[in-house]
Formats: sequence, C-alpha cells, structure tokens
Amino acid sequence: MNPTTPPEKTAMTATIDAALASIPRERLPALLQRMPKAELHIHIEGSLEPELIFALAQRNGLSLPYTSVEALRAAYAFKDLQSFLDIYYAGASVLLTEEDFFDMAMAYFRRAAADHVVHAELFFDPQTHTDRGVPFATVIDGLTRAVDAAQRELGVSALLIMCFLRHLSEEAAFETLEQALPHRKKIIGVGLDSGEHGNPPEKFARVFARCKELGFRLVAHAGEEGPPAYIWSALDVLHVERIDHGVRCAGDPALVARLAAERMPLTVCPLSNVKLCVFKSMAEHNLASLLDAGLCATVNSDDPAYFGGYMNANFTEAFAALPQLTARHAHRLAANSFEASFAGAAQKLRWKTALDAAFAQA
Ligand code: ES4
Ligand code: ZN
Repeated sequence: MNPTTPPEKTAMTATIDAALASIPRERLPALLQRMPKAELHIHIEGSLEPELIFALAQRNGLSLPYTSVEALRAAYAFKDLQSFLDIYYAGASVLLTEEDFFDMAMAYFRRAAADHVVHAELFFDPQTHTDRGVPFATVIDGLTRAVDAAQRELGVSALLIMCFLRHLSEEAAFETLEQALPHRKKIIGVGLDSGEHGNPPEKFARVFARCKELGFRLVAHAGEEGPPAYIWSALDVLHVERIDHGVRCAGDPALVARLAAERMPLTVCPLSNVKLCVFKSMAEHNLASLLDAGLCATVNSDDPAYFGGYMNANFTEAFAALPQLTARHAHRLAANSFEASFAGAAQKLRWKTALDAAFAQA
C-alpha cells in the first residue's frame, strides 16, 4: 500500500487522490496555508513573544535581565533542549495573573487562526507557575477563559493538556495532579515534558496510571533527544495515545513497524528540531521518511515564539527543504492531525470533509 494514501478507500478519496496527483509543487505554499489543520503540540508558554514578555513584565512591575526586545530575541540561539528550557522557564516567569494567561493564549489563538488552525490542543506547565507561588486556579482560569473566547470569537476549538515536568519528582507530579482535580473537567489530558535525558517515562508510571484511572487522555514527549527506548516505555509503561516528537524512532525498525501498525500519532515539530539541533538542517529532517513509512505523523509548532514560526512556517519551511514532500503529503499531514486529535468522531468527520473540499478545489 502507498502509505500516503488513507486506509479507507471511498468515492470521495478517489476524487481527492485524482486532485492530489495533479497539484504542482509551486501551488503548495498557498495550499499549506489555506488547508484546515489541527495543532496538537504547542506549549502555550512557548508562544510568549518577546514583545509580550516585556509588556507583561512592565504590567507586573518586574525587571528583566535584558535591556530590550531585540536583546532578548538575540539570546534565542540554542545548542540543545536544556539551553532552550533555561530561557523558556525564565520567560514564563512574567506570568502572574489570570489576565496574563488569558492574553498569552489569545495571542496564540489569533496566530493559529491566521494559519487556518481550526483546532488546537494546548500544553501548559502548571509547575512552572505554582512553584513561583501562582495558584493553579489562576493558570487554568485564564487559559479556560481564552479557550472559550477562541471558540466564540475566532471559531477555533481548543482543549487543554496539563504537562508534568519530568526533571521534577514523581511526588511533585502527584501534588500537581491533586491540585488539578477540582478543575478536571477543563483538562482533556496529561503529558510529560522538559528535559528528557535521565528522566525516562518509567519515573512517572504510577502518576500516569492514576491519570488513566481518572479518565485523562495520555501523551508524552519521547524520542526528541532521548533514545528509542523512551518511546517503547512511553507506549508500554505509560500507555500513551500519542508520542510527542518521536522522531528518534527512526533508529529502531521494529519500533517504526509497531508505530505504523498501531497508527500511533507522532506530533512532529520541524522548526523546533532544527533550532534544538536534533537535525543539523531542515533538509536532513526525517518528516518525509516517517510519512512514507506509514506513520501517523503531524506537523506542529512546539514553542513558536522561540523557534522561528507558527504552524504555517513549520509546514512551508519543511516542504521547501524537503523536495520529496508533495500535495499528497500535505493532505495526509492535515488528515493525520484531525485523526490524532482528542476531538469527537462527528467533529473529526466535519474537519476531514472541509479538508477534502479545500484540496478538491485546488
Ligand atoms: C519543550 Cl521543545 C520541548 N521539549 C520538551 N519540553 C518542552 N517544554 C517546552 N518545550
Ligand atoms: Zn514539546
């Protein structure tokens, strides 16, 4: 089977197949921008632009160790994940009030809507805030208010995923889960982020088991910098439903075969991977080979304020650098994003129909 062809063959997919085959590469940038898509891997604290960091610092009477927006942006040269995380946690320290979280998320939703993101699943890191004395309720109330406003004002649907910081302890993760329980209806799932090295999924086996019992959907970062073994244990120990990043699966053919057989989604973040030196350049990114191996890969922005672009930049830069990527791959990536989302089946079908219509008109 051609792995870029959807598994179910219907009259509509035959029409789409014909349309896809005739779309030339030069029409791809416009199509990538215009196609409806879901974003499944965005750390909302990573959408905080330097301008907003400065504005929030001023509003909250905080001083920053940078003299200007330009000086802060100039510090965004990363050699690996940890060198980024140090700056990312410092940037998030300007967030104090419910309004701050609302304003940050609304700025992201406006950018996402401009890129025709119709659905977004936002990661947030409660421990980054509660450890500074910001109440859990302040964080979740600001974000939830933005989720409601995004639907109402922009037509963007959104869900919230609470991440545990893997460099902190299991006990700290359990405490965070306890704080989340009064708000559980506002949180679709839990994830695992921060520095991967030395913090394997096994460290959070019991927390994830409890989260599953409580009805949370489960995802985890694995195989970004960490080895394929971390992807195996995210699957077999944490029982996640999506792997965030996962690009390092490519070093393990048995793992790739399993991910393909299970249609286990990978939320790939091309610009992030290049900025954090997971790949030396976009031309060396393995997105095209992951798709051609039949994996349910998606494209996402991760921390767009830090990595040089939002959804459309991730799509257009990956497609520009990888000549193997065609209209068929573009359609598949958007279809995968809906398939891999935590939205309901009826909603997924409506998005898929809108996606097919966008390509049928192309
Ligand atoms: C992250 Cl790029 C990345 N990896 C792991 N954890 C993160 N938190 C925010 N961005
Ligand atoms: Zn991430």
